[in-house]
Amino acid sequence: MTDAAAHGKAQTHAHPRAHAPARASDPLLPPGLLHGDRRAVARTISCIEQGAPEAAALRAALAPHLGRAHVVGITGAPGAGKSTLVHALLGELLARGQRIGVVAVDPSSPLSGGAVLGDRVRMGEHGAHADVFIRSVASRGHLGGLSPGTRAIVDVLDAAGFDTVIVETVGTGQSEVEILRVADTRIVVCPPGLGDEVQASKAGILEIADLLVVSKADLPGAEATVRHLREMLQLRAQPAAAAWKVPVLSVSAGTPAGAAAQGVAALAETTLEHGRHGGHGRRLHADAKSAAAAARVFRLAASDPFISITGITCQRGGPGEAEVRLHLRAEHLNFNGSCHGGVIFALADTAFGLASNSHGTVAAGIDAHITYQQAARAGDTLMAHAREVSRSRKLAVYRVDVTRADGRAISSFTGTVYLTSEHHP
Ligand SMILES: Nc1nc2c(ncn2[C@@H]2O[C@H](COP(=O)(O)OP(=O)(O)O)[C@@H](O)[C@H]2O)c(=O)[nH]1
Ligand SMILES: [Mg+2]
Repeated sequence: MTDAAAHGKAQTHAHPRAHAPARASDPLLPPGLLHGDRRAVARTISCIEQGAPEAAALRAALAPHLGRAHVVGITGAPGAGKSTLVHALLGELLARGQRIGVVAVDPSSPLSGGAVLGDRVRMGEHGAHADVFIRSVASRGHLGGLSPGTRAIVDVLDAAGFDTVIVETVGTGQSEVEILRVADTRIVVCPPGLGDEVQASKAGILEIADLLVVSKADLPGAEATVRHLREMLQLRAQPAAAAWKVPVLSVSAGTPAGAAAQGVAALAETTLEHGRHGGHGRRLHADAKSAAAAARVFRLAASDPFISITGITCQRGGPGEAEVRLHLRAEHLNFNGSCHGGVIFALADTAFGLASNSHGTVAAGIDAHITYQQAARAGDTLMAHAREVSRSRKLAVYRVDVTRADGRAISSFTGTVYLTSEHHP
């Protein structure tokens, strides 16, 4: 870290940005980027998003300038109140003199643009503030709620010297664990109301929350939701020595009817406190861990005799995640001319096995269920994507979606493993 960067970090909490710290320039990056020049930032992001030829070089050049910003992930179901909360947080952080970058990941088609505009409007007057930079990205159907480019955009904003970078992402369930790799502090937003049980257990959302926020605290049922989440947290197996106790905060970010906001300052304080506690750049460690898991998945796939005889190929791996693919040929068909269910099972089970063994210890399958939605035929390419739904000390649950290359659902699979303490060689 340069002196300038270290200086900048100290400023975040003491004298927030009397002057943006003068940071060294880097000949590999566009001029002005490290100083937060808006046009340089916008151009760099576009270049990376569009996969321009120089994108990979740019991403690599960003690496030495990362880890200064405090990256805050805000996740929750659509309509949970995330954008409204981001707007309220912007007000609090601006009042502390911070420069803030916002990345809003929207699941809608990049063509519709409607929801993206809606987010800008909802973030209201702060969106136009000179110290705020908002970028909306479409998630392009990527189920994790985070598009592959999200991390790169966060990196650009981090390198550009924003004090806080907020990532708003729709919680679509299963692979929310991805937010680990993007954010230092993860806030999960739960609105009050029915289905708390479902919400809380879904996708191990409690496992990934550093802060739980019950939004719309002005609505009936908010207190019950707070109580419920606290109970859930108590039931959860937490390492006894866990230094950070996940707080449950209730926040009303201002009602459509114009009632005053409540709990926003406390949320901002707790968020900053977690940033000091966990350390900025925590996401970068998670990223290194993730690269190690990816390498492990590929190594395991390469050493699996069954995978090599079936023609299954490994496409992707990560912590608790794996994707495999198979091109269907005549020998995969049954007497009716469609793909044999056993082949689909084998493909899903392969992804399940790789994902569950991605953490470095041996996981043994103890249960699996499969449903078939649609027949597949010779010539189709099937992909199986396994993601960790939940993991405790001894058991982990995975969901595998089998789809055709065009995205059509073929089958879904759920499997449970017993986690041994034995390490992979
Ligand atoms: N009553 C109440 N409504 C809220 C509050 N925060 C957000 N909303 C409303 O909830 C709806 C969804 O909010 P939005 O921020 O767009 O949710 P997002 O989809 O999670 O980003 C909007 O109609 C908001 O006006 C709140 O604190 N109280
Ligand atoms: Mg939103």
